[in-house]
Amino acid sequence: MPSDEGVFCKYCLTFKAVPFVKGDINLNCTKFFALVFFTVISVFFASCSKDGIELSETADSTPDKLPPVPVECSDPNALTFDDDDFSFAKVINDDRESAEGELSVVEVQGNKMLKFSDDMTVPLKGKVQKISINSAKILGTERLPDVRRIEFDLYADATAPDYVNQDGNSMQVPGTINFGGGTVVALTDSKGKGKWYDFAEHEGGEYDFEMSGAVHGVFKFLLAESGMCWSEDMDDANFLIMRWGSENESNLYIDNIVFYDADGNSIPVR
Ligand SMILES: [Ca+2]
Repeated sequence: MPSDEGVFCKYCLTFKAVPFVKGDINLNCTKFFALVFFTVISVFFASCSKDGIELSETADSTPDKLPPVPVECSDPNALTFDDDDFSFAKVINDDRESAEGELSVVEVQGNKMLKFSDDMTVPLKGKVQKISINSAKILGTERLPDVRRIEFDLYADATAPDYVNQDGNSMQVPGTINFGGGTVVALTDSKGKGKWYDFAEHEGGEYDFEMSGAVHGVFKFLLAESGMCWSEDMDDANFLIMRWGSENESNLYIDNIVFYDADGNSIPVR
């Protein structure tokens, strides 16, 4: 019924002074609120959908884990293998467990490094890869007594999919990387032979990629004061880098060898 009086609308809770039928006013308000309701719902779902896309995009755009990048050493006295020279390095086979193989300089992601290609003829269990580095050839004998620390980067790769991870999956990854080393020093024993000095051991690993990132080695002459270091009259001042406990068939790589003196300064190579 038409009304020229105001009508209170129970939907919008306002007093309508328009001369419409009560029901029309309520109907109009109902439509209005229905429109508002659907608009809100649409915006809500559009927002959810957008968020969903964004989440999806975020998930898709999350970069996959990338293979480790070899370390570029900025020290001007670092031995970086850029000149392909590895005449100062050799493989040591002094017992049945010593790994057999060959040395060469290879490029890994554009970075040259020394590679020990293990020929895999020695059984994995108990095998030790040994590389000897002749420091006298690198530094000259006159700088040998100055050496108090040797640093380098070591890498390993895998040549077989024989590493079994914690989920039981076979992976072509090197797994655990254990290494250490030692050297004969100037101090001699009662027979006049140079004593053996062990450097600290290091551990790293790679469980996602075929080749590891750098595992940094630091070999220190902690007993230099007592003569447990090199002297000028040593022309065979070699130090040994050894890797053991390999969990998969694997090669070894060495790069960025730097010698430091007692003040922490790097020593120039010849
Ligand atoms: Ca290099």
